[in-house]
Amino acid sequence: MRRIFVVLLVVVMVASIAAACGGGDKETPTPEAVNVEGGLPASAMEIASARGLTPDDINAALKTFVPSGKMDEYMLFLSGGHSGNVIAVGVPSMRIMKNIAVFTPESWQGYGYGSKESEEILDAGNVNGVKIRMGDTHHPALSETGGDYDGQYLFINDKSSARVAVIDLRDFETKQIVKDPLLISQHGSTFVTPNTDYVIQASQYGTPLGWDYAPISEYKEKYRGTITMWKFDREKGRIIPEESFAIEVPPYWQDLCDAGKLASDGWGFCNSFNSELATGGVEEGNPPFEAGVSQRDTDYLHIFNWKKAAEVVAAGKAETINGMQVIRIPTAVEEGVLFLAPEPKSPHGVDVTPDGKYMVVAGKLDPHVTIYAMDKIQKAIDAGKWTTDDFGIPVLNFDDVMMAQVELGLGPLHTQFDDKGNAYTSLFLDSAVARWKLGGDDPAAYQLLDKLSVQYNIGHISAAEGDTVSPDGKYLVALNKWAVDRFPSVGPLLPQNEQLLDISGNPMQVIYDMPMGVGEPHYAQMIKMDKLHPWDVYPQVGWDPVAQAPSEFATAAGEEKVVRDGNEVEVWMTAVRSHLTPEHVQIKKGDHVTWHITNIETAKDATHGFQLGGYNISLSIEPGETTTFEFDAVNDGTYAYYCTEFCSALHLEMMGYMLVEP
Ligand code: CUK
Ligand code: CUA
Repeated sequence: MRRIFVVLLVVVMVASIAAACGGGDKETPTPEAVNVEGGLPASAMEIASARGLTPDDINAALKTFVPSGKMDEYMLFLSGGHSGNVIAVGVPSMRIMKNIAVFTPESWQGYGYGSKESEEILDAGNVNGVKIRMGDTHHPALSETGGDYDGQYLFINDKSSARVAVIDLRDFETKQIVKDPLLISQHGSTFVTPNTDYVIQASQYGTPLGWDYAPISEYKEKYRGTITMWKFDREKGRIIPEESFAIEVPPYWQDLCDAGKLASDGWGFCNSFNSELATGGVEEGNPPFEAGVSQRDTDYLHIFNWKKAAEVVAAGKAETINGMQVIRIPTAVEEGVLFLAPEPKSPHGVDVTPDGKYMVVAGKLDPHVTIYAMDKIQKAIDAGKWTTDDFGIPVLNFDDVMMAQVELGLGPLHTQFDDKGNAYTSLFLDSAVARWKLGGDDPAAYQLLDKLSVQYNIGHISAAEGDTVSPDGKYLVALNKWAVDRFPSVGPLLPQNEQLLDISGNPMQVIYDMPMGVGEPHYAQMIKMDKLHPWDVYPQVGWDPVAQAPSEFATAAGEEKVVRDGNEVEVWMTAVRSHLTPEHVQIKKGDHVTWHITNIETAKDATHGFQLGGYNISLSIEPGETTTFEFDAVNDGTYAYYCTEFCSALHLEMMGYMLVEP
């Protein structure tokens, strides 16, 4: 037995190495790296045998191990769910590269702990004066050019407080948060149009628009959803709220959207799951929400023409609500901006195929995915063939726009694509990934190919560039919730489990399990590493990373100072290995202090951190960066401030005293 196993191991390992290192790839293995002629070293066999590894395990290990100093092939941007952040992960190693602070304060990056720049970004997301310092990130979206990731920006939404953030991938930092002026919360975001002209943000739970109150008995009259098109200015790297607009939609609980591309460029699609207009209230004898929203056999796929909508807004036909331009439902209908199509029972997720010709809606409560065809939709619209819903919106005939349905299994949620004409759909209830064939215009050609079990409760999936016009295939990450039985116990709150799948061959194989010990990742996007070109250091010393321009508060060596004007104290400090200048900052209780620090280093590994205990100040000052914090000296005392990054052998000496005189 043992002998057969070992022989099998050798065969598998040799085959794997040959596949990993040969395979026609441009990389030519060095002879010493791959010397398979005489088989693998006996020590490798011993390790495999001692650890009880199966041939599949060995395959998986060989496919995912990235030796020290070697780089990963892809970067995965995972939403951090209710941790309110984004996590950058290398693929195939699944090593965490960075936790990017977005909606929640993060002390290492000095985000939301005193730095004026980050506090201003976070404060832009406040709601009517209430400071919002939590978040629930769901769908990251990389900026695109021609429907392909371009590696410049990353967008991410916050479900709970309806915000969208812009992350600049030159430094992997959040630059902007915009708050939706119409909704308190939302879900269907972020999705970019093929050239990142707009970032789509659809609502979810219907509410009165403009953060207003209305009794729930007036749900049908006063509650609404929206599809907001945030205008993005690539040059400025900012969303421009004044040039953004929204399309009013019925309170059908819009769920997820996708932008059309190529054949469907100019269009957008959102699924929904409460065409019942259920309003809950089980305590008053009404059906509970989960039953109320699931009564009808169909809900509505929202089909909207955002290019036409932008023209409607430009023609002055929008109304302004709480500062946002809104195309009301009657205008949207009259102008041919908004259409509906029936979709089976409370679906989840709509995903446009790489060629832009088809839209895949996953059934959730229905075991099928339903595929709609853009040219059928266009024909039905041109023919004016529709009925209307209660809000007067055209409802296209299901049979006129549907191309095919494929039965995949229980709980289909989200779909991605590969480079071989296949689609992949997560099956939440089956805890599996289904691979199926796209059939183009031949309904009979759509078919389920195979399924692979994952552990467990899969939500989204993310294939390599799997939602672009040119997916890569190769890898797919299953974003599983609640890692039951997968890892040593860390108490009752379970980590998530991100599983890496090799989808290049037959069958698909799970090749890595990665516990994620922060909030539940929802969606992720995976980009080829060579598309990312982040800076090593800021372009010049005295850089303002929010403006991405030289800072007016830059301080050069020798120009450090403390300036007093009445109760106002302004500190101009520099940081360089291994001192902070000045080393004494003498102030008085009651002063208002504005304190600038410039890291005057240009070396790539010379970040200095700064913490001022007792005043809740934590900063990270990357090489070249200038940052500012402000506080009221409410307490007297003697405070040591110091550098928090172990920057040199004299790092512990990189400190100073703030002396607050009573
Ligand atoms: S949702 Cu979480 S699994 Cu917000 Cu995209 Cu489907
Ligand atoms: Cu700078 Cu430690």
